[in-house]
Amino acid sequence: MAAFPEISKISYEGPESKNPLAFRWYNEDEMVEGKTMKDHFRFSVVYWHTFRGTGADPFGMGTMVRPWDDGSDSVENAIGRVRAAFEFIEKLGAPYYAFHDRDVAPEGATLAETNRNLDAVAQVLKDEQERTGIQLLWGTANLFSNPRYVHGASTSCNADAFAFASAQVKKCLEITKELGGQNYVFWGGREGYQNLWNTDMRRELEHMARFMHLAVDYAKQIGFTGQFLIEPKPKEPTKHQYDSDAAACINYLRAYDLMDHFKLNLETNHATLAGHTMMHELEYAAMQGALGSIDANRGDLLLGWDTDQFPTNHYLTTECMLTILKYGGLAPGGVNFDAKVRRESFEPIDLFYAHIGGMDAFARGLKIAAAIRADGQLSEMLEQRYASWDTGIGAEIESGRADFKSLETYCLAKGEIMPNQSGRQELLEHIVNRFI
Ligand code: XLS
Ligand code: NI
Ligand code: NI
Repeated sequence: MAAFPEISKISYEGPESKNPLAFRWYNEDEMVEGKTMKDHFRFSVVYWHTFRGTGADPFGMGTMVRPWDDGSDSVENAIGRVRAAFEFIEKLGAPYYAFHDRDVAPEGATLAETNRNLDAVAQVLKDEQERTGIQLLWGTANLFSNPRYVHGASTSCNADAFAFASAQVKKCLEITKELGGQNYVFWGGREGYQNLWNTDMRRELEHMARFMHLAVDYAKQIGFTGQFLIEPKPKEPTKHQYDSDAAACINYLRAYDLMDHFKLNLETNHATLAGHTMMHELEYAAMQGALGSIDANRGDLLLGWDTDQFPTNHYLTTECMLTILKYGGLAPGGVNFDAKVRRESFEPIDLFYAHIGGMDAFARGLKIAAAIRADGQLSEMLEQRYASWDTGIGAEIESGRADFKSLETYCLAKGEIMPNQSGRQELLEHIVNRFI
């Protein structure tokens, strides 16, 4: 039985269309800067919000109407959900999906039973992938929901929790490999602290690094060649998460000799929680060669939580796409909608509206970014701003030919210097608006 019987394949109808079940901007075969839109974005649907989200919040129970889901924890129900998920992703036309191990299959009474459940569901995921051509963007292990991880997983004070998390990631890596996953994500879950009085930070961080090295070693052993990613987030559920932002993650990776094996999966709402813009996080990671993938969503500045809303703001998507184009794209990463419909949007059809809106917002952002790049005025002004570094004393400093003595000699001869140009912020903002 179809889960979305009234919906047929979503198609591109162009900007004039008023059909809410059609794309107005996302046209998968359209070429932009020599690449199809499909290849630019590599859009991905998340299993956890879209197929496991109930709409529960701290004040009330779930609200989502999901006729294909009987609400039970059985393997049969999990398999039915896989069919509904692939029907949805196929009708939407997204080429990828992403999951946590526990989203797709229920935990059993023992680790062995849990692993058997996962194997059973993974077989159906594989069949559906083959039937539809939809691929796995990334897999990850849920190391935060079960009470065994109350103090964290690899950073737990309890060594058994580390051991259990290792067994879980081992299995999840095997499944991700089996399903051809192109990346594997570590999001910190409960890796952080609620207070420092009971926390040995040095030990916890060393344990987390040990854990990541073990994952890298095991991937090598089994021949998993996907890209490892860390997803920064500053808080929630702990008050301080160790992977707090792109800069903290990159420092961590360098300090523990992991930089060769990891890139970052950057999420918009996590950037906001860290007090940064998404563009800042993208630029910081990319300039260090660590831009891996993005979790596309947005937060609500008035709420201040990880509200994981779908992205709709064209300024945001333009900023993302400008940076992504500048650094040559995301592959093997993608644009993964780590976003959920609001509790009040409880009908199945809202899942379509949400994703179509997000894909269109990114498609529009791509076209705007490409137009800004083709026009060239912004990049020309940026280049101009740094022109003093291209010749003369600037070039000497950049090339390492200058030292403090030669610079003093230069200044003694030159006399007082002047601020050489305006920052032009208002003009630049105004130029961007010409395209949006
Ligand atoms: C939670 C994270 C999570 C990761 C995957 O805030 O965004 O959903 O993307 O574990
Ligand atoms: Ni995320
Ligand atoms: Ni999040």
